[in-house]
Amino acid sequence: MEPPASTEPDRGMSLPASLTNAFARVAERTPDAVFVEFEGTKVTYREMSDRSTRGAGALVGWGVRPGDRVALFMENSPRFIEAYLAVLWTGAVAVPINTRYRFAELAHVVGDADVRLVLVDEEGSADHDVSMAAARLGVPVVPLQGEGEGVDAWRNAFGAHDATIDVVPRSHGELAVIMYTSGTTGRSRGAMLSHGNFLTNVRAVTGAWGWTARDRLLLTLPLFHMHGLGVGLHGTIYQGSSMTLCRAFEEQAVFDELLAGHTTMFFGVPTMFGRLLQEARRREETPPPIRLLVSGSAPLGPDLLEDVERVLGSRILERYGMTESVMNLGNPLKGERRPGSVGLPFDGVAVRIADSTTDELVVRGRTGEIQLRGPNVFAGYWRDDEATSAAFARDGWFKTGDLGYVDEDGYHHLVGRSKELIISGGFNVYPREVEEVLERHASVLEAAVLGVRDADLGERVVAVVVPRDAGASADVLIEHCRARIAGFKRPRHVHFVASLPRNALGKVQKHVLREQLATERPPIDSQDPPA
Ligand code: MLC
Ligand code: AMP
Repeated sequence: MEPPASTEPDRGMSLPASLTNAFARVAERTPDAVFVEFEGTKVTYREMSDRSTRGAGALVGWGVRPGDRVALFMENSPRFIEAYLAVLWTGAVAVPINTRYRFAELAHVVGDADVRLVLVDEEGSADHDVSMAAARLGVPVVPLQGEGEGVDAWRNAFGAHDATIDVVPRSHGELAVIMYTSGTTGRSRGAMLSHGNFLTNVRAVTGAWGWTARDRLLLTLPLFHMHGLGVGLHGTIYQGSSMTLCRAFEEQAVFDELLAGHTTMFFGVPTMFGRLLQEARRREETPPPIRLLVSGSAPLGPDLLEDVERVLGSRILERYGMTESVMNLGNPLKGERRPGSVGLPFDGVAVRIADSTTDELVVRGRTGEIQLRGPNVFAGYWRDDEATSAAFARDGWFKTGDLGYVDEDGYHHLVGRSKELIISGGFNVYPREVEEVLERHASVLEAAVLGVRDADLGERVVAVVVPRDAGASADVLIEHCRARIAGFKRPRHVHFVASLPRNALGKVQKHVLREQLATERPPIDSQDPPA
């Protein structure tokens, strides 16, 4: 069988030189179209253009120059988008930061990206961790939220400055965003993404999904990560469509919005679909079928796909992406959406399956590392040549660290990861980072952190700890983590053992721990240290 085409023909739109050009093109063409609806307020393309260019004027007044990095520590709201576009108008590079990050994580990102400013919203300005992290590095924190209209708040924040600026042109090769993503060493690294990475990919993705200006996206994903930003926001801008933006995902509110019948597209992580399904069952109501449901960022169980189709009347399109390469593969809009498969490469993305050590191609049908090449693939990690060279094979292909195979019809299947990564509710957690935090606690001799299956989150973070003394307690260790790292990284359970299983080389055998935890009577104690 021939694989169905993964994309529709390009509808003849020329590719703009930059994300801001893409936005300007739409704002000029349909200035009065609604761009974002948020908590009952509508913002048109013209209004967003006006506010963001004024914001850019303020940024220039604050000393931001082309190429500078500007951090955004903000929850979803039109203000985020305004700030993001403002940064891009000045020719600077946006550094979106997960608002769940705590002091050490924030200090690392702000310092590593060497940002000129940290822009925050109302919640961010009350967040001590971000203000302390920035203060330690001597970086100003600028609150963009206040009373009244956005323009006023921006202007007030910068005293008398009210001028719009001459937009700084950018081209495909220039950086638009540095997005931090966790690394195996326990420290996050900045993936450098250019205007061209985003634009070539968003053209392919929106083409493949039949996305037009008539679409209305319901977006509850955080804008500070790739799924929300690189697909949700950029796709809306690229097609000149509109979105209903939510501060966060909340299943009752999302369900109400779907019932209202305006939404044509909803993008989420599998946890969101699982919760929506429960909500639908609880209410015994069915919203009208939605043109396009997309799931990604974590594996979608075939049962969830089938259940959602049965209950919500729309079959999810599963796709596979990554911070370093935006969107890689997806099931087709019109052909078969195969359960358990992430589908076919998006236009322009070349995919090969190779041995993760030698980078040699493996026989078709066999499992190997998914490796990528194409205009979507990032330029490398910011100021980290070592991590960059480790991420690419010698012949230039990007090593995703995901393991998969291609079936006889050309559909790709992800079966695991060569990188030690836990994906919990669509957020990534690298075990080493959590282990290091645990091992800094006086009562911990050593710790092993792993992901175990979880019906809601897909995987849940669990720690196995060798205590130094009898004073260790699970609650204390969980609190210790909560204070130091983002809440989604903290272990849900702590198990205590006398020693960790190791192989002949001294490496902790996590698969043994996983098996022990999965058995009904694990040889490891649950929440309390051994007497
Ligand atoms: C929240 N909590 C989590 C969690 N999210 N715990 C584990 N895993 C998670 N994902 C914890 C909080 O720390 C807190 O606990 C408690 O849950 C309640 O917090 P909340 O803010 O009310 O959570 P909730 O609204 O339930 O969040 C669940 C969620 C969220 C699924 C809506 O996790 C989410 O938005 N996930 C999407 C992430 C995403 O966008 N990923 C894309 C990455 S880009 P406590 O006890 O600590 O207070 C990418 C590339 C690609 O991967 O392919 O797309
Ligand atoms: P991030 O580093 O946050 O961008 O997460 C990227 C990782 O999410 C990928 O390397 C995959 O491991 C995982 N991922 C994304 N989409 C899917 C999917 N549809 N199925 C399984 N894993 C996915």
